[in-house]
Amino acid sequence: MPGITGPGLAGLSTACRPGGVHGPACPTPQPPKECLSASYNGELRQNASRHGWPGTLTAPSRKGLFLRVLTIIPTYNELESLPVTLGRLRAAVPESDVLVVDDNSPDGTGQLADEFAASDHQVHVLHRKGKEGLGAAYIAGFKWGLAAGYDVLVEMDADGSHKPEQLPLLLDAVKDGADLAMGSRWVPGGSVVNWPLYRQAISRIGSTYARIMLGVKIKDVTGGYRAFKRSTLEALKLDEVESVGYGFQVDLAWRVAKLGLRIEERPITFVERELGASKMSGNIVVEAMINVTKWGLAARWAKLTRKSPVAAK
Ligand SMILES: Nc1nc2c(ncn2[C@@H]2O[C@H](COP(=O)(O)OP(=O)(O)OP(=O)(O)O)[C@@H](O)[C@H]2O)c(=O)[nH]1
Ligand SMILES: [Mg+2]
Repeated sequence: MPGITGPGLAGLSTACRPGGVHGPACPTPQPPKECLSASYNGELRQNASRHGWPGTLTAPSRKGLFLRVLTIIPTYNELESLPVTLGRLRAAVPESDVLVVDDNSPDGTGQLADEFAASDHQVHVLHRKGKEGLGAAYIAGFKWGLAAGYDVLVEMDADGSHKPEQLPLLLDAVKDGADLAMGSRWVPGGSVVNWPLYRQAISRIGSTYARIMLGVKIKDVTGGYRAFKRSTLEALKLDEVESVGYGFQVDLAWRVAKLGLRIEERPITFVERELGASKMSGNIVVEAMINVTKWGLAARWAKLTRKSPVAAK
């Protein structure tokens, strides 16, 4: 697989370069000096240490957890948020490894992530050449995690919207047999904090529209806090997934549903980001709506033509 480095991934070097990664089996990842950010800000590290970074992995191991878990965090300009999220995640679920997938963030998030990787062998970084959207970043992260042999692969935003402390809910659902566990704002017990009404409306309407068009039962189909069993991702045709934003999340969930796999929703508290800027745009919402409409109509058409005795001849 191009663009991946690190011992444990056969035939690949440990050189640090754009498009490279500190591999999962690397016992003490040591990025060359030139890859470390000159602008690295000690304040950020202090911020992280207030949230448990890096030496306070004192959370008790969750009973019976035997799966290798990789939490994938896509980043684009998350210099302020990433240290906080990493610190909280490592403290809350120390058994999970982390892969930061950075799209060459202009603010140096990728270099900051490298620094964290250098001091914690459970943190890895996948550098991509440029901004290609959340979907492409996750696909790259999934492929990396599958190649590295992880059993469960988690999607988590860097901006604190997905509380790391709630990750055990999703992991427990997978341990209990779910092929895909989804954090849900719109099931009983789920909630949103500090989200303006218009964002709630977009999310609820988008989810309901997708549910009706695609015939899936998932209440929060646009949500992006998820844990996939390895076999689920292996069963998907990841290379065929093209959508970028919310459409990507819907696309993936729908593909899992079509395979007849077990999807479980768990209530989460979704918190509006406090630091950094949103990458959500009108285009992403429009893309999602157009795609969902296309997929829904195509699925209905396929069903109709399959059932038609004329078409069957
Ligand atoms: N690697 C990568 N990460 C991205 C890209 N776009 C967004 N992200 C990351 O994906 C996560 C979600 O993006 P957000 O900007 O929070 O978008 P959102 O959660 O849909 O919208 P908000 O609720 O407004 O924050 C964050 O961690 C972003 O940094 C991208 O093109 N590449
Ligand atoms: Mg967000």
